[in-house]
Amino acid sequence: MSHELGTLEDLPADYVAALRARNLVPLWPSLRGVLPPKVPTRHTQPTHWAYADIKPLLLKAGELTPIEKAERRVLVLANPGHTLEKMQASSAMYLGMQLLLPGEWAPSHRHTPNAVRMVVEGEGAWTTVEGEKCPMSRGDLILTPTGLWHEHGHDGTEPVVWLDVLDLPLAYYLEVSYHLNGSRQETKVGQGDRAYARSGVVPTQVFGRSGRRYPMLRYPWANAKAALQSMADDQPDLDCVQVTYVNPETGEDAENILGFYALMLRPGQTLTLSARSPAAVYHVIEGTARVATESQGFDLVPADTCCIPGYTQTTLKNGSASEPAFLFIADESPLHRKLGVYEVREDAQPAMPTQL
Ligand code: 1HN
Repeated sequence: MSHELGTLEDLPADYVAALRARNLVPLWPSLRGVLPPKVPTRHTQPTHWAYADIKPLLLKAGELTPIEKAERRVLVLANPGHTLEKMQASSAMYLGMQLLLPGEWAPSHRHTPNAVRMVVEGEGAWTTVEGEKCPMSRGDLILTPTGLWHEHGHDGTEPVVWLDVLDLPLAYYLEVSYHLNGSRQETKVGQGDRAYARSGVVPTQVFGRSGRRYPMLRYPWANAKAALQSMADDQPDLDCVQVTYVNPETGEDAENILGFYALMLRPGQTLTLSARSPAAVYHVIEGTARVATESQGFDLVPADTCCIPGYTQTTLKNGSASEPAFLFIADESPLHRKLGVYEVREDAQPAMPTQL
């Protein structure tokens, strides 16, 4: 049973003023706002950022602002539903397109938010994470998890652009967001993506576990794509041809807060994803795709990005009859699972999670 609740206007003005003067607020006029029936209030709006719009403005930033004046030369993909000033794509996700020009160096630092880079275009750049130099090529995913030193450099000849995905809005909201600056890192021998290069075998830890929380920092696109193509060949009836980026030592999500996935849509395929509690970001690596909710749809071409709020059924369609489409997906699933609020609504009905 849901009653109409009293409003602020129902109360005498001097009473409200007396409350406010003492930092007190009546709950009931705002109760339905913070705890609405069945479907949460979401500020996140379905939003599409076209790379054709971003690229010229990002290259212009390269002319206007030297790297020394930016540290990280980034245009933030801001969701208007949160206001642009908040620099959020969703409640927990931050997205930015970063430009590094040949010869530039983005100095070493570390911070509490977790980050990943999805390389969009250009060759010759690298990110060094805790001394491990990670080459950056189109579609590669590079982790810079919480607290790890990272810097970017560029030995190539063309501009390099990548998509940054961070849990910065969450860290900022929790009042735990800060950074430390460092000096240029010594590069160490050994690369996680070589040590964990074959499925089913991991380096034997002679004296117990490696002790490295993040043994793999670079996930080459060639490997993820090959896995998707093999899955699609192997299981012709499989609808959701998707891989999750995991920590190869634990099999758990690659990072703590946000989840990362690569999805293949077969030529002509339409895939409907049930409404789920986390917001999701879709970024096209190869091919084209239409990402649609009940009320809106976006046509994505390579390097385009869009964000869909949580609790929203989403249909992905590959309009090409001949070419597969490959998407990079980021979402808030690991966070929701840890908080116990993760939910899938198969038939659009609330499926309130319980902690029995
Ligand atoms: C950061 O450290 C990077 O290291 C990029 O490339 C974007 C946005 C907010 C906070 C830290 C980077 C960032 C960031």
